[in-house]
Amino acid sequence: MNNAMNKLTVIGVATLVAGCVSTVPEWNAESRETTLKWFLENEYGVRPPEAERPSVSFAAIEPDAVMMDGAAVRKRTRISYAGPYGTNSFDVTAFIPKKVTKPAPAFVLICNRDPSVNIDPTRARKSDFWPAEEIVRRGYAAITFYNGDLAPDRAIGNSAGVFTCYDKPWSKSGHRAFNAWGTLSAWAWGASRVMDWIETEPSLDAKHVAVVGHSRGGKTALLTGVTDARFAMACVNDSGCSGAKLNRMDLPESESIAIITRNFPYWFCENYRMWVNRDKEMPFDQHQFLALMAPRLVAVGSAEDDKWAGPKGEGESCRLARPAWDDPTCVDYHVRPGGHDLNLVDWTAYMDFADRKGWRN
Ligand code: GTR
Repeated sequence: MNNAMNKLTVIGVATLVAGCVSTVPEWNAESRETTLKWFLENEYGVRPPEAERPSVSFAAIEPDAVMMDGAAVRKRTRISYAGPYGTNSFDVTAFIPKKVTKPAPAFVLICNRDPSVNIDPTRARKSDFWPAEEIVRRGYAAITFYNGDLAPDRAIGNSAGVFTCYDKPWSKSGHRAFNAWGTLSAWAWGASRVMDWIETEPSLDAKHVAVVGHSRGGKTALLTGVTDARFAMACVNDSGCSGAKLNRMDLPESESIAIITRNFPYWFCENYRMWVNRDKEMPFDQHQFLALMAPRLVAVGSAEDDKWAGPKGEGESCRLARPAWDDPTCVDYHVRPGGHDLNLVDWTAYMDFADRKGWRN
């Protein structure tokens, strides 16, 4: 086969033993590093080095406004970034509770749905997908951005947005590398830039920030948490295949690597396609990716009727990952009735978890 395959085989052999265990042991630094490298090389892709050291700047889009009947201050910020091949920007909206006297802990939603309906900064339109009023009422800052502003969620995704700043233009390079980053990685990169901004904002507590995402956004939230240790928690909602769901578990009604890479090849690196119809041969499974969150907090949410995402495979993944933590309560799992969605029940589970972990003390 090609070079990428040869390389993969070598990495695969080196990690086979770790990959065959049914639960995740405590990581040492080396095994964590090897595991992370495997997932990036084979699934989500590797970012160019320049993207890992981005040059970013922040500017207020408009003056801060008191909103939500006086309960919150709204800040709207433009995050601009520059890479070797261009510059670009995206916008972030934050509602910061006024009644909190110290820096506020925060939930950052990676919004993968229509922003005008789901994350309206004016609050004329409200949605349970981002219940900003409720998040603020509970004492947390509600922060969000639209994933499509980083890279469009369609086939041309890998040649637009953030990619145009950090990837050599295709016309010059000929082809993307087999391990080049996909759009999930680009969206996760955006969440990390939001964290860059949070770290500059005195009214926010950067040490207590959760990244939240649903479905493709759930896969992205997990990737964000794993690759950016500044996030103290990842909330991974209905994330399914290439998120929390185990690939090796027999769940015929759920999405497979063959289907996801056929429908959404641009979410991943090209190497991922080498695992089509070989889901069970992979040396690692997604619980080991989940375990890369240790020792930080991770909350996984499933919906009973969401067979495509494989709720059983998401729950089992949590169980298998838990041994990576000294304290098993650091992995939270809930499954609620109903279908594929991020709603108030899920948000309540995530905020209750943060409460139990003392985030508002
Ligand atoms: C589906 C896809 C899933 C999931 C979902 C979503 O079409 O097969 O992996 O990500 O979209 O994002 O809603």
